[in-house]
Amino acid sequence: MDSMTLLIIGIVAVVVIAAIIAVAVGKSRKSGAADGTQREAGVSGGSDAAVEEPPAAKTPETAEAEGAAAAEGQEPEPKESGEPVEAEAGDTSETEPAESAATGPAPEESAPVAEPEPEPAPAKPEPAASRLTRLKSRLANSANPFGKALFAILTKDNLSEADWEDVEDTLLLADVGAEASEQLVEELRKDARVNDEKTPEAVRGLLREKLLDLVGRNMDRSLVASRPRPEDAGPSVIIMVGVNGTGKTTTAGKLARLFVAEDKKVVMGAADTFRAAAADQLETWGNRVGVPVVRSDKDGADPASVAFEAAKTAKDTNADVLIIDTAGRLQNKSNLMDELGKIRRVTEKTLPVDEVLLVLDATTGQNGMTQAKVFAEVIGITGIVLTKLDGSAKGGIVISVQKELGVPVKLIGLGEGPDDLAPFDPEGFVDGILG
Ligand SMILES: Nc1nc2c(ncn2[C@@H]2O[C@H](COP(=O)(O)OP(=O)(O)O)[C@@H](O)[C@H]2O)c(=O)[nH]1
Ligand SMILES: [Mg+2]
Repeated sequence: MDSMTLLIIGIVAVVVIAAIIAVAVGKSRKSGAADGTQREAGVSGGSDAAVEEPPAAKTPETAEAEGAAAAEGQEPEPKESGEPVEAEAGDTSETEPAESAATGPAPEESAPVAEPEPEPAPAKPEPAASRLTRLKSRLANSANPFGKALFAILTKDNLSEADWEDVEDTLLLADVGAEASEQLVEELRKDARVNDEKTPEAVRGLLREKLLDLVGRNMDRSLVASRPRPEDAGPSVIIMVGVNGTGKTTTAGKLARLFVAEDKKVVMGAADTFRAAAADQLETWGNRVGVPVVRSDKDGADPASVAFEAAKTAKDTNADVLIIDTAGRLQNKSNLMDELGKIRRVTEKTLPVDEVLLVLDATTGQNGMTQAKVFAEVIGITGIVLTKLDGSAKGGIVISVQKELGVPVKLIGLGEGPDDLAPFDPEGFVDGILG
């Protein structure tokens, strides 16, 4: 009996040991396995290595799954463009601050979405002429205007090679563009006023002259709507285009005020139907200056139908100017072309479009320029509005953008206030950046 008991105890002991070994082996296999479950991750969470491994092991599977989804997604995406565009549009341009960050300075761009626009609106718009005076001082006060920086280098005694490199760097940093910078440096190096006959006045005069040459003295920068028109010509149509956040809506509002200051009758069309806030923003501008705004109450309405209605209203009410605000969705070139092309065609059923203004944020530099080119290719542009020049050290973009796009800068934005938009004047601009 005793030996039986011992035998039973022995068997139980063997079974228990075997069970322990089995459990231990099972565990070690699981922790080595590729796809750890959440529980396992939790269990092994104490060890950093264990925490890191599961995601790494998951990657191939996830990648495959994503690859498959992406492959399938290829077709649905373009087809759905009508609706999903909105979700995706956010990526490149529309509403979200995250995207704005990709296109330009995030704080400036995200702010507008939340709060439609600047508060104090003088009852009477300021006339264009006195705006230019303010322009000069704002430019001179902006972050180190490059004209001033050039002047500081060129007035030094005995310019060294390093000084000339500084001259070129200053021009490049200001976004004057490589070609124009090189040309300017070459001309300056040869000039007696920098070399033999140097006085601050002579250097200043030389710089002023050279910069004016680059900016262009004799381009026609007038807006078609401000030129003399035959009595029966009907409203002059302006379409505002550009990437989200550059200042299209704000500029449309400011421009309406500029025309009102010229005693013109203005109508605006809110063809940025991507989100209701955009139409609200334009409407607020319109209310302040007594300009009617044609809009849709429906979110995501067809922008072209708003443009069509706006053109009819402008014609029926005998307006002098119609300003159409658009969305800046840059999700892809053909969608953009479809949308802007349609807005233009539909408007032209009622009125010829004689101005397309590309709004460009001066603080975005080369990135902004690349996007500007896409717009210029998609819809012919007749002029450029450079906004945010008040806070930019990149005033040289005036020179490079005209060169790249072949159209003049017609207006510049100098701040967020309702009258902070002025006709571009080369002399005022150059004097401003010379400080
Ligand atoms: N500092 C400054 N801010 C500007 C200027 N023009 C527009 N903004 C601001 O830029 C932001 C985006 O403007 P918005 O008109 O909504 O851009 P949109 O998306 O192109 O219509 C707003 O906060 C504007 O107040 C400007 O010339 N200077
Ligand atoms: Mg807008």
